[in-house]
Amino acid sequence: MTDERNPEYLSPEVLDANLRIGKPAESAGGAAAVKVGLTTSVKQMGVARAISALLDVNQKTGFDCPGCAWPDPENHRSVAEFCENGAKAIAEEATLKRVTAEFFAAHSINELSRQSDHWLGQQGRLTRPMYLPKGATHYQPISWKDAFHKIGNKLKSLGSPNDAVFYTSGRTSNEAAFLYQLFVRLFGTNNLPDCSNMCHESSGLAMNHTIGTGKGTVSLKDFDFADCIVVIGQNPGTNHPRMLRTLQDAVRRGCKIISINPLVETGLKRFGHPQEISGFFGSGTRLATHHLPVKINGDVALLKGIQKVILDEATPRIDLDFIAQFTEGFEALRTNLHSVTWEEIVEGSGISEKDIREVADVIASSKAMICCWAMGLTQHQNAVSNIQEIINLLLLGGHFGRPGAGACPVRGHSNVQGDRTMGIWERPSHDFLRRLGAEFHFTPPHAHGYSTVEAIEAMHAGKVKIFFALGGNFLSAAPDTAYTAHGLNLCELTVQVSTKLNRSHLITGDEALILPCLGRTERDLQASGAQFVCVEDSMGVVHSSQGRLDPASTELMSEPAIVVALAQATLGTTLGVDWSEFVGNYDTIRDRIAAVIPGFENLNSRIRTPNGFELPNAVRDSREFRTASKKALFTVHPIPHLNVGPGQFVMTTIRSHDQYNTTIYGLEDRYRGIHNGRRVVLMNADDMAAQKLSANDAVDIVSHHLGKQRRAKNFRVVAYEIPRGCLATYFPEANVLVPIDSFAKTSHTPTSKSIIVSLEKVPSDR
Ligand SMILES: Nc1nc2c(c(=O)[nH]1)N[C@H]1C(S)=C(S)[C@@H](COP(=O)(O)OP(=O)(O)OC[C@H]3O[C@@H](n4cnc5c(=O)[nH]c(N)nc54)[C@H](O)[C@@H]3O)O[C@H]1N2
Ligand SMILES: Nc1nc2c(c(=O)[nH]1)N[C@H]1C(S)=C(S)[C@@H](COP(=O)(O)OP(=O)(O)OC[C@H]3O[C@@H](n4cnc5c(=O)[nH]c(N)nc54)[C@H](O)[C@@H]3O)O[C@H]1N2
Ligand SMILES: [Mo]
Repeated sequence: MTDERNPEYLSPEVLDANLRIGKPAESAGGAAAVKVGLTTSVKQMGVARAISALLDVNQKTGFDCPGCAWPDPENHRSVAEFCENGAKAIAEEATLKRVTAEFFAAHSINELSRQSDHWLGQQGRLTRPMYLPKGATHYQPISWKDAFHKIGNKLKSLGSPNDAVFYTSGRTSNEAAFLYQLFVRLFGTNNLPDCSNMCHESSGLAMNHTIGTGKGTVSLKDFDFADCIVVIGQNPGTNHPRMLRTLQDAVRRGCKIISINPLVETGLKRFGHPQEISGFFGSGTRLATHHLPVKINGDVALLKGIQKVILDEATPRIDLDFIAQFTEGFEALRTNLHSVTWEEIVEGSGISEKDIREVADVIASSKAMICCWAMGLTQHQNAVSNIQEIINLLLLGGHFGRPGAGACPVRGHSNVQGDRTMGIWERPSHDFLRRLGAEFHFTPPHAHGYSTVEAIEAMHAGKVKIFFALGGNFLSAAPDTAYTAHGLNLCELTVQVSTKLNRSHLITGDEALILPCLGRTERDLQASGAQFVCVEDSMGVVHSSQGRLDPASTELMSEPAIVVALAQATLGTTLGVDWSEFVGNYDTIRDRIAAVIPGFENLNSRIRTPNGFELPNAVRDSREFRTASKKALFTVHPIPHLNVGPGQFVMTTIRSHDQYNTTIYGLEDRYRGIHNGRRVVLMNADDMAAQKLSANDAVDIVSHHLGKQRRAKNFRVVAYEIPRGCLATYFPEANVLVPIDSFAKTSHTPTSKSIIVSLEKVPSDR
């Protein structure tokens, strides 16, 4: 498409001209991490702002790092409690560059759509509200008042509240999230899809069903007591770098670390703590004591193999007392594991029986084991089964509700867990709705709303007129980019509350609005003075976050203030909620959170204690499983078989070391040895030979699903240590290949980690 109003949205699909492939790094962290973190900070923020920001991050009175959700240590925070990628996340937000009204006047949306995601992000912070009228080629300035007026009127004109969709990304504070879901439910719908739908949704559902909680069951201090930590389907060196320190401390105590991953990720090989002399200059500490290079989506088979060993011996090495007292379904699991053959396990996992037995022996002798996982498990058709197999493994050893043991889904966005706790969910519990309704004297809608995938399908069915996003980059994060783009084009109005320019601003409904907001690092001044907000980390600790930097522009609004203005423009003073009270002092929001959400009692006083507070967790605190039967459930799952034809591969999509989801910081994936480019496909050398491909060959990647093909053009082949039959490439470039109708059973998470593809060599004359 080339006409001005329908931009070529699928980003430039051009070969990287200066791609350079080196060797993967042997050690993570160290001097290189410090250098990159500091250079990026100074380049984006200047020296003074960089120092001010970096000294304030993750301190007891500072702001929460907008990077990952890994918790802060309680008693031994260092002066610089951040990592290389945290520094990049801060630099991205606190940059001195600005996107102004003149910028939008100078560039049409069509022109902008031809730029890369990296370029878009590098233009700087959004500074004022912008409006794209129907048929216009350029965004133009609009006042806040007029912007809210337009949105409010449009929402009021809808035939049904269900014709609007309200998306959330996981950086939103608890205060903003609570008000937002309240507004949406007062408006009359549960259409609250969020990034979690594409992320840990499978974990939440899997755990809720089996152990009666959707959250992890460990605290950070448990890592001091574990004797075995399994890291499966997660790349902490890049995505949760502060976790490496925790792992390093554990290894030094003699704890075993088992990595299960198709790739040998550098962050799990060795780690040099930048604040230790030996870590800064030396080769670092060895982390993973064992590594199993499982095939993509071979985890169910592998986990079954491990459980089979533990159960198979003459004397099963399991916690019989725990199983008898706290669980049900054990006999069915045992029968199933006895009937599964080693041929099926080895074939399904790609790991030999000997290697599985060796790791199973370590696990069987563990007195306190923690299993950590992330997207490597949650984005497959059988994702819920993957996680329930981990739960089975933990249950066999009684690894719940005892120090040093438990389940640890490592969350992504820094407040994605808190947003769920605040009620951002398209399938809210009846109990939550009852409490919300009682506090605000209304009857919230009970029918489930749309998840991310359902929202996109509903757009195509003409059922969505307004799409509103509180943060994130829906177009690029969602599956099936072309299909999602078309869905957004079918909306009448799309609204993005954002800090930075991204592709979701360019692929719009008939009319579009950009509402620029304050970020975490910035001072939030309201009538009663400077405000702070609160967030919940991956392990259920709630703490405050307060930015101190000068805002990027005087015209930015805070997220809570934006939600209040949206509610006022749409609901007025009807429905009994006085929205105006919430903006001047966020304590008034926290009082309402305390009244509605269990565990948040006396929030305003407890949030002011230096480390915040830990939310209660029935499994961790008292071995209480809140399932229907009050027991933890063993579950039985078949070994999945993907339909991979001849010449086809299973492809996973991963993050480079230089990106935050759809935000591309740069073109360096240092740990994997990939420099100056992103359009690469990692492939086993034997598969390359079989396909008659050489390193650096240009290929198109074609995905195959239910007879339909999707194509992503111009990738370079890179020989890499990855199991045969498997490929890896970067997200979001590959999202055009993820079929909208391929998602995990029950959680609806797109299968971004197992896409069936073939490679087609690009003719030299194209
Ligand atoms: N710097 C930085 N930090 C981030 C993010 C970021 O983009 N940049 N994103 C944030 C977000 S929202 C999230 S959800 C997390 C994501 O954190 P991760 O889940 O660590 O991110 P991915 O790159 O998707 O990595 C998935 C890992 O699983 C492996 N894997 C892929 N397929 C399989 C499989 O079938 N089985 C197994 N066992 N492993 C597999 C991959 O090789 C990779 O090591 O990080 C958060 N933190
Ligand atoms: N193929 C594939 N697709 C995936 C994944 C994958 O592994 N593979 N991972 C999935 C996962 S785990 C996730 S979580 C989603 C991520 O989906 P999203 O959360 O929607 O995407 P992000 O890239 O994190 O959003 C970046 C944008 O957020 C805005 N932003 C940043 N900070 C703030 C803030 O403080 N306030 C506001 N209002 N806006 C802000 C900026 O404008 C920035 O452009 O992507 C999913 N998509
Ligand atoms: Mo995520």
